[in-house]
Amino acid sequence: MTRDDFLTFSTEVKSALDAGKPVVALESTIITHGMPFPKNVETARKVEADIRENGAVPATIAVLDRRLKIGLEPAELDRLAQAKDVMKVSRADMTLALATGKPGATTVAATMMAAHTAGIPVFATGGIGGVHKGAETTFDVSADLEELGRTPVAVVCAGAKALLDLPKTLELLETKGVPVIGYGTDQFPAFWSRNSGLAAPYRMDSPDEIADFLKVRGAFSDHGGVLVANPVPEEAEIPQTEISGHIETAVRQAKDRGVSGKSVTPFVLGRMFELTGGRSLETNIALVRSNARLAARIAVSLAKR
Ligand code: PSU
Ligand code: MN
Repeated sequence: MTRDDFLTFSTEVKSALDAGKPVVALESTIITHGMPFPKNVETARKVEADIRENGAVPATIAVLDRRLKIGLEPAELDRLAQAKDVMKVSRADMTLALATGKPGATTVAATMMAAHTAGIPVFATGGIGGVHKGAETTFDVSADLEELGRTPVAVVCAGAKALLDLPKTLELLETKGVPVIGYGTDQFPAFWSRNSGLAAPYRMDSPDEIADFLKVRGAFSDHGGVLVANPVPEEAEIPQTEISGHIETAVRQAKDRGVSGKSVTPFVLGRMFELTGGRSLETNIALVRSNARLAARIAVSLAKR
């Protein structure tokens, strides 16, 4: 068996890659574990359309029918969004999903692996995983950070999810050698909020500037990933002062109920939806779409270089 026995490209993605056209990878955990049905599938379709409108081809990634799918056909996307018992697939889970045939939604880490295997250098998501609050006792650090340290893919996000310990997350990104670029900002964005109060290590102001940077990075395949942090559009943001109380409540409830491991992030996102009366979801949708548009523009610029 070789890797090729497990890879299936959608028709659209296959022809784009063959023709050297710009492609943007998308994860699927946000669809199955990050948003409720039917908003999840509506958003996934809008995000794909945003990428096409900006000149690139979307490749949503998931594990279905013992295959690592690079690009989902519309019917497959519908199926995944409604499926029960979908595995949350990170680096450690990819083999089990492929071996058993269980449907699997890929996290940032697993989507980076898949994008790299497929030859897609740019990927858009909502917010990456990172160092959880209390990690000094729980050791709960997302595999996303490890992956960013090793896999040469540029991840466009709205920062790390604000339920995390953001100072520790930035420290670990530096340790793992990941360049973190604030897009049009001097601050590291905080997912639902534009500002975290923490400095972004670098600042860049155009897709061309980022593509130039990625071109240089791409000459060294063992230098690992790059993080592009794009603040949520102003009209959709929930300022830190408004959201911090809700985050504290949601994180405390997770702890009180003994929620741990892979379930923490989905649980807290669900609680945030309730606590903000649905507003956190609208913000999440706006930021993913904004990241998809930026990722497409970066991919278009990179394809010209
Ligand atoms: N961005 C969102 N919603 C999400 C995620 C990202 O807007 O649900 C997912 C990503 O797949 C990310 C995962 O990799 O949350 C992080 O999970 P954990 O903290 O368990 O590593
Ligand atoms: Mn974790």
